[in-house]
Amino acid sequence: MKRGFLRKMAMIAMVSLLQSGCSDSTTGAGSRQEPVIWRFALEEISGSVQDAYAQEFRKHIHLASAGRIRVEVYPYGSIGASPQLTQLVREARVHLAFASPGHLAQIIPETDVFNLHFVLPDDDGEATRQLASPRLRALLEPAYQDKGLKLLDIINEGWMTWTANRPLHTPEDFSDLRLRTMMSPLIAEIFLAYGASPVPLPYSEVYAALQLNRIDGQTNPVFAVHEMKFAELQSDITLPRAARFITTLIGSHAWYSALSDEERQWLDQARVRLTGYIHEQQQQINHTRLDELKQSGKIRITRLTEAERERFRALSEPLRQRYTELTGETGRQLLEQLGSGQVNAD
Ligand code: 6CS
Repeated sequence: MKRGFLRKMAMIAMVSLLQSGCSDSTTGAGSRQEPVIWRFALEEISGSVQDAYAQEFRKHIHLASAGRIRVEVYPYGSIGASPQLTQLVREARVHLAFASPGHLAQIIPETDVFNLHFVLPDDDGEATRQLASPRLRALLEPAYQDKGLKLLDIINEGWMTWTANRPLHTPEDFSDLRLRTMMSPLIAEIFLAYGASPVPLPYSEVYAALQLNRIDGQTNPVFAVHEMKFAELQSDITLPRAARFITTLIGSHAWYSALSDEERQWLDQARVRLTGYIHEQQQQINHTRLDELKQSGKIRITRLTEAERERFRALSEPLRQRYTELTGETGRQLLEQLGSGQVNAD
């Protein structure tokens, strides 16, 4: 209770600091003596894949700017949940943040393409390569700009898993399963098609919802199941290889427009350099944590066979049509690009 109160007070202090705009930076790094601050907010806690990205990004920008730019990283819980982070970036109170399509699709439906199942290739390296395509970013760019955001990167954080108190081999296994999903209604529709009863909730509420028996299961990558302690409350983790957890790195459009050419170049260089880095990191983090879960002996691990995956693939396919109904021509192009592999042409 006391801890919750203190956390709330810290959060209020943080938000008022952001609102005051003090130590803000929207001007070029070269024009000042004191370090310029870039605030970077995460949707995940320290030690996560997003944190690994942000720490490397921080080092890169520090080096590139010869120490003139200091990137301050705010892990999940220090500022707010995903929709609040996106809003703070839109208002340029925070300069950079991760915005996962699982939540962001509520305001940018085009990003739901990353929430669809069985769209990206099974090969992880190939999926990462497709996500790094400039043409893919260019297709999404206008939708982000309309919301006052600059799309800076698209990142693969690894395969989503399904956790519950039973293995989930078939759609029948989903029957009566109250499954927590992220907030995009399309994700809920996918799990409805699988036979589950989806319960969209913010990330911060998942552990308590499992504990209080408000939900029976949830879906997230291995690293999150481990670090958010969901594994403590579930007997089974199913590895369906149906979808990956994809996130996007966003900047405030106003902030980005005020950067110098040199600063924008540093951002581009950071993205190029981080593509390979974060791919290896996510694979390693997910692998190590799966091993740790295995060693704990407390959770059963089930990998779906190709035949089992096939049933889910068939059920998920009509949702592509639903996606294009929601997003029109841009959505159709995005889906075609990812589905057909044309993005590889870059
Ligand atoms: O499930 C969620 O809501 C969250 N999962 C991860 C792995 N990152 C951030 C996101 O908000």
